[in-house]
Amino acid sequence: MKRVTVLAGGVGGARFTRGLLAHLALAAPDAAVTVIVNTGDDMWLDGLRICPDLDTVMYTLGGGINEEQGWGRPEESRRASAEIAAYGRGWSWFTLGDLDLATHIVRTDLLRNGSTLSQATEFLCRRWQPGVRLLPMSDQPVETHVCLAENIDEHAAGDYIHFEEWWVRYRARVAITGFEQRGLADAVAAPGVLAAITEADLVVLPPSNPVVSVGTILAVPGVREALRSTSARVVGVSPIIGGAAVRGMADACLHAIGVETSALAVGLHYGTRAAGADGSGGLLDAWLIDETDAAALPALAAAGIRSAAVPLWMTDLPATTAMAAAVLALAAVS
Ligand code: FO1
Repeated sequence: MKRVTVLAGGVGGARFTRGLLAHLALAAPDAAVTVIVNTGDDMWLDGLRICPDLDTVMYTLGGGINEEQGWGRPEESRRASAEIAAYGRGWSWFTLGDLDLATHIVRTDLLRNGSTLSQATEFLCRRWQPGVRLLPMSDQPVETHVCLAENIDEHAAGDYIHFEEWWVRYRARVAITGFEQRGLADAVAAPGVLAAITEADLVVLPPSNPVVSVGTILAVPGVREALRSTSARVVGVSPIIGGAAVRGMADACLHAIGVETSALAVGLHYGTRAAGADGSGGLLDAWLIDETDAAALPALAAAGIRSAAVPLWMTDLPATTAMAAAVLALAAVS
């Protein structure tokens, strides 16, 4: 198990990868991990380029994350954002802490001076040393927007708002009719992304949001084809436990694309790579679900997806380390 590649969003993907690194340190010390991160949550705010998922992974693996929140820095203050709000600018409901702002300022400085997002990310990681190669899915901007199904505040049904406004300001509780990934048509996979998939021994779809995080990465041209063609085992981890989204509001996203909120439905949504299956162009060799969803094992097997049911609550590092061990075990036998 030399090369492992993870396709991650924010909190769920970061926490899983922390357990993966802990497991590999004992089970495969010479393994190298690449994390391909969703950039669809990125935005321009206060003149700065904000990359929520890249920062969450970088901070989590680099030891700088606010553990309770799962994003941003610990021991934060909000003096600068309060001043921005005093000018009536910015998003009052989206906290840019003083320490976190430094990351956005340095990244924006690098971008304005000609760095690509990949180069800027590599620069920031020199400080944080996440222990993985951290790659944005693309160096071209891709921003997820949602189409509102109802009027809310200054927005009308049919309007598109940035995913982060729907997610943070409205907690995904406002009905939407769907998603739009702006910039996707002009986006290409960032340097190293496709090779990190085709040359891997194992590719993991961690318990990140299957629609707006993993789904956005899968939408980057060439990524699905790379997953279909890689000689690596492709193993996914269910973000749904017992019919409820573990974190965030993944159920609202799944509902918007007509997928039931269950470990089985998400596994079938990703689909099987097994040749001869319904030709769905699926991605999974194997799918890890929680013990409470063990009743789904026969249906997953019938769909050509080898599965196992283990504890998936990412309560602490031992729990995520055990999850990573279960992924590697499933990869070895599937
Ligand atoms: N999430 C929140 O719920 N409230 C916030 O005010 C907030 C600010 C924020 C600032 C920087 C950043 O990198 C992430 C931030 N997040 C916040 C988390 C963010 O919404 C999520 O990390 C992802 O975008 C969804 O997975």
